[in-house]
Amino acid sequence: MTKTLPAKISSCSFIGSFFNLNQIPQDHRPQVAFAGRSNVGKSSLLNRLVGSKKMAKVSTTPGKTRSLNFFLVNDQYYLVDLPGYGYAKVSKAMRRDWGDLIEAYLRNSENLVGLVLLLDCRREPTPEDHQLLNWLGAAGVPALIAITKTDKLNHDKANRKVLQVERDFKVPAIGCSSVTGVGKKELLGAVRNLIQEYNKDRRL
Ligand SMILES: Nc1nc2c(ncn2[C@@H]2O[C@H](COP(=O)(O)OP(=O)(O)OP(=O)(O)O)[C@@H](O)[C@H]2O)c(=O)[nH]1
Ligand SMILES: [Mg+2]
Repeated sequence: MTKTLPAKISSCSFIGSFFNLNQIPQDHRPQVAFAGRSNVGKSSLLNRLVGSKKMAKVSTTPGKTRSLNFFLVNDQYYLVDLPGYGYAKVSKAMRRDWGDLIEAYLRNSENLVGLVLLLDCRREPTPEDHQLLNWLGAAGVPALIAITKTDKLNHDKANRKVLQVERDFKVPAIGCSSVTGVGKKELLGAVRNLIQEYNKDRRL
């Protein structure tokens, strides 16, 4: 019998901020990661999803999240806030460290069941965004796209952007705003589906 996950988040706790892969939780709960360029809104969206403004650290300065941040939801699965990529204003060495950490995580995390790639509704996807999606496709890791900051566009423009991204990447996309909460329910439902599919395969 497949265990059904509740739709609502009833509890969320911050487990830790890890700079090294061998420090991350080793239990077998599934993990869904949030990735995207620096400042795209990963930490804000995560806070909106779990209903706490202060769970993940947010800043107006890009480059706020520099480690793998684990949040345990309903004692059942982890949401993982990843460092942003493509931030030009940090040293090459730092950028390499963050990139290496993200890559090591994606390559080695056995419990990663899917990834939410965030794209800013007002920007074009970068080569790194393309690269990440291609890599996930090749590795067989399911992906979703969250189009962020849709409160900055009118409704029609935001919808067009979602459709355009879905067409270009052939991946389901959801328009979101961490300011208004638009897209929260849909994204949570999609995250839940990723986990349920994974649990079904493991016959949990
Ligand atoms: N208007 C608007 N601003 C947003 C939204 N989401 C995030 N922001 C703002 O964008 C900035 C960056 O947000 P973060 O959530 O820290 O972005 P991040 O992707 O985690 O950034 P790094 O940790 O540096 O990779 C902050 O100033 C947020 O307040 C949104 O939905 N709407
Ligand atoms: Mg962040």
